[in-house]
Parts: sequence; C-alpha cells; structure tokens
Amino acid sequence: MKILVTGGAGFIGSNFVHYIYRERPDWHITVIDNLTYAGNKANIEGLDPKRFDFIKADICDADAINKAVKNCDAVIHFAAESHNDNSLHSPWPFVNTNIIGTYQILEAVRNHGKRLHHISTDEVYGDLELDDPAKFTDRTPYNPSSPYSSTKAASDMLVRAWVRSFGVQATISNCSNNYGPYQHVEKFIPRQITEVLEGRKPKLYGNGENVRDWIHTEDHSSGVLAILEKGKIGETYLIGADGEKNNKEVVEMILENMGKDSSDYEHVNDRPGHDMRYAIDSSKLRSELGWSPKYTDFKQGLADTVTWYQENSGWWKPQKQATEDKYKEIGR
Ligand code: NAD
Ligand code: TDX
Repeated sequence: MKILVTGGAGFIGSNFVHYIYRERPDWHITVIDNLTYAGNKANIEGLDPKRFDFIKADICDADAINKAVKNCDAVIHFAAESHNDNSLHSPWPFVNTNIIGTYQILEAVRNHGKRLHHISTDEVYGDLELDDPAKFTDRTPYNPSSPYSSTKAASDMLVRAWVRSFGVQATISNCSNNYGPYQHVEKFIPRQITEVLEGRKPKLYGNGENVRDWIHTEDHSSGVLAILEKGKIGETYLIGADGEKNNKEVVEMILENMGKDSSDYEHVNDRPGHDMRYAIDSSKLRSELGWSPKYTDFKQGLADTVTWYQENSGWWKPQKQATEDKYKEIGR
C-alpha cells in the first residue's frame, strides 16, 4: 500500500505518519506539504527513505498534486489552514487551501481513480448549548460559525458531491479537538503550557466556560486508519473520545500539573463568534468499525503532553515569539 498524506508536516498529519510508520511497516508513505508557518519538517525527520518520502508542494498546484496522486493507492487529506483566530484576521488562505486545495485533490483522485479519506472537523456542525443533551452525529445539519469552519464545511460538501456525481471512492471523518506532541504553540493547550514555561500566565478567552471535546491525536490516527481499511465508501464517521472539558478546567489542570497555583491565569478578550460547546457522538465508528480510543485518561494524556513541551523547547521556541506577537496585535 502506497499512501499520500497531505499536510503531513503539521500537527495531526505528522502524528499520523509516525503512527502508520509503526503500525503498518509494509506501507510506503509520501508526504506532500508546502511548509506554511504551521508545517515543520522536523516533525517527520529520521524516517527510512525506503519507506518514506517528502514532496514540498502546494495542494492548490494541480500539476504537482496530479503527479503525486498518480503514484499512490490512497490519499489521506489533512492539509488545511487550521486556526480559527487566524481565519478571523485573514480569511483568504482558508478559502484557498481548504476549498480550492480540496477541489484539486478531488480532481486528481477522480482522474486517477484513487481512494481518498478526507479529514474534517466537528466545527462544521456549529456549536451546542452547555446544557444541550444532544451531541453531534453524522446526521447533524451543517452550521459553521467561522471562516475556518465554513471553509472546512465547504470542503466536506465538495467531497460528498464528487462521491455522488463522479463515483469518487471517498470517506470523511469529523474529529473533535486534538491534543498531543507537535501541536503548534498558537493552539490552546500548547500556548498555555509554553506561557507557563516562559514565566507568564495562561490566557483564557472570555469567561473560560466554552467546552471542547478533547481527544489524543494518536486516537485520531487510529480512527482514521480504521476508516481507511474498513470504512464504507461515501460514509462520514465522527471521531471523539468523550473528553468534554471547559477551558477553565483545562487551564487549571495544566497549572496544577506544572506545580503552580491553579488560579494563576488571566482572562483576555473573547474570540468573536466563539463557539460555546462541541461534543461528539462516536458510536457509529465504535459499533460499525470496532474502534475505541486508547487515551481515556485526559489527566494522564495532558501530563504526557506537558512533559513533551518541557523536553522539546528547541522545537517550539523558534515559533513562540512570532505567535505571541500575532496575539498581541489582535488583543488576545
Ligand atoms: P496544522 O495547521 O498543524 O497543519 C497543517 C499542515 O498543512 C501544515 O503542515 C501546513 O504546512 C500544511 N498546509 C497548509 N496549507 C497547505 C497547502 N496549501 N498545501 C500543502 N500543505 C499545506 O493543522 P492540524 O491541526 O494538524 O490539522 C490537520 C487537519 O485536521 C486539518 O484538516 C484540520 O481541519 C483537521 N482537524 C484538526 C483538529 C485539531 O484539533 N487541530 C481537529 C479536527 C480536525
Ligand atoms: O489562548 C487561548 N485561550 C483560550 O481560551 C486560545 C488559543 C484558545 N482559547 C480557547 C478557544 C477555544 O474555546 O480554547 C479553545 C480551543 O481553542 P483552539 O486551540 O484555538 O481550538 P478551536 O478553536 O476549538 O479549534 C480546534 O479544534 C477543532 C482546532 O484549532 C481546529 O483546527 C479543529 O478543527
């Protein structure tokens, strides 16, 4: 099996590459990534060139994508602009990469008759009230809030249309908030850990009551592999690990883990249009494909993640100042 992983130098894509490299030793992995500010080749260093190669290219470049897709059996499409705050500040790269890029991938898999798995997010469903007993399922209507989530929703719609109109062999997964190693310091958990490591306070948007449904990125990888191998073409699977926590609880857990007073954080301006709560019902993936998460203890997973950032300051330090300068500009 020869797989092409788009966005494989980013957070979730690189964790997926390492997971497949370990779990499927007879597979060949090609990463295609144009190394935006969020991509880092160091995330996928040291892999055997007989089993791995890297192409630096933009997914919007039809020629580059066509060539790469022609040489593989299946495409796992992670590449995206992924940060909500950036999308509020500068939406164009989101429209370009998430919509036009996905269109180019779809045309290439259609031309060459290849299997596609499209990676999406729970944010396409909008948000839930804090006391809503419902969770998102694959039948929840789309209702995205931000330029990021609306461009991801658009990309999902393109995939569905290419399956129905052109018979493209594709599946989709919508996953909840990931955490783990190699996550960019712009994102919530790494930002707070590295703020504490730099001697500053964690920063909570608004009142900190917004809820996210956390999943360890390795559990996302195992879910994607299950869908790739056993999923039904045309189907959408939601991936989640019953990890609902509000942001204040997570910050308090990080502070406690790092030996600080759990109230030693500050409130900053809220994100415009800030989604209140996400929650995933992953029963379809569990019952139909036999998947279950391995990281069911969030406290332990978070402690491992804190340790990773403590031990890998050489990885995150070069990105930290520029990230905080950007936050300063937008007042968060
Ligand atoms: P990330 O921002 O860490 O990585 C994105 C990667 O894509 C980077 O390596 C970047 O260089 C590459 N990329 C961006 N634009 C590109 C382009 N035009 N051409 C080629 N490569 C390009 O993102 P992530 O958090 O790892 O997210 C990966 C995927 O998972 C995205 O599709 C995202 O929507 C989805 N997702 C993320 C989460 C989460 O919690 N982070 C949850 C659910 C779904
Ligand atoms: O400093 C912060 N303080 C804070 O309170 C930051 C960076 C975030 N937050 C809040 C906003 C959210 O409620 O924490 C929560 C998580 O924020 P992000 O890490 O920016 O993630 P979110 O907006 O929930 O989106 C993430 O999950 C779904 C990923 O970035 C998306 O790519 C994925 O689709």
